[in-house]
Amino acid sequence: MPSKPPKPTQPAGRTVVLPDDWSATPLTVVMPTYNEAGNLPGMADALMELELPGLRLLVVDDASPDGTGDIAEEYVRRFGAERVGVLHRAGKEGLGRAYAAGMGRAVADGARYVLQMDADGSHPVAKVPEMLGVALSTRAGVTIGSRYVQGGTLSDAWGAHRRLLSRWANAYAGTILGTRVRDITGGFNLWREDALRAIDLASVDSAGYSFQVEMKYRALRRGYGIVEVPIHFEDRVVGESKMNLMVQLESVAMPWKLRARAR
Ligand SMILES: Nc1nc2c(ncn2[C@@H]2O[C@H](COP(=O)(O)OP(=O)(O)O)[C@@H](O)[C@H]2O)c(=O)[nH]1
Ligand SMILES: [Mg+2]
Repeated sequence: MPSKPPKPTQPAGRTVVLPDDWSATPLTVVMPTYNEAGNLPGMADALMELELPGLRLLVVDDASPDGTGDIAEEYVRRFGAERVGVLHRAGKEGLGRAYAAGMGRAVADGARYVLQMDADGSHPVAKVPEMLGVALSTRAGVTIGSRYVQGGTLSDAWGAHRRLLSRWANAYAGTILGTRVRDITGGFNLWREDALRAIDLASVDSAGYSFQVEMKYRALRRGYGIVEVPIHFEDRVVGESKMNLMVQLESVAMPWKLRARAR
């Protein structure tokens, strides 16, 4: 079967310009990777080009067989350890475990804000300064790059079935947990450092994608404010989704688990 030609990453777009003391905020972008060799360079280049001198990229690679970890090391050499770091992990343990490790490291290394971002081109790099600006001006504990607030959009490649499933997954978790967060399943989230400390990453239960829901729920329970900034969510550029049945089952069970534990 002929493979689809790779699509360009999200257009660079216009970025907001922050005042100097804001753009220098120590911000670490934590990016989990598993077989993202075709996507990581585009993402890393675009992040390094942002006018955010305080931005650091931390790649969390689970020993990807396609050499993603080596590519990340090239970026460390090119931009210096101040701006790019790599956390090499022994094997594939899931998105949630990779994030918990990377976000913990980022806070320990002095980040004031930590941004979760997929490596596959789905999340718009151009929105990073705006999200940081919103976080700093509102003092929100969590600033979500949201598909489901006014102005948020989904890739044209998403058919009716996928749109409905994503909407449904959001409504499912939100209803069980009694939250009004519009994009509780989303993975493009900016965290204030003290919110992460309060959450206690080491005790997070989720191994897979339910990490996104569990983290936001924990933040709400601890009284942190959440704001949502609209984004355009694009389909992955190249490579394959790592979603599988195990992580889907975990995502179905997790809201019930969290609710039971909160009682
Ligand atoms: N380190 C690590 N990264 C992962 C793992 N599973 C997924 N990822 C990364 O997490 C991000 C989101 O995964 P993706 O497959 O795009 O999820 P989808 O968009 O929901 O299908 C991508 O950057 C993946 O490479 C994992 O087990 N370990
Ligand atoms: Mg993806």
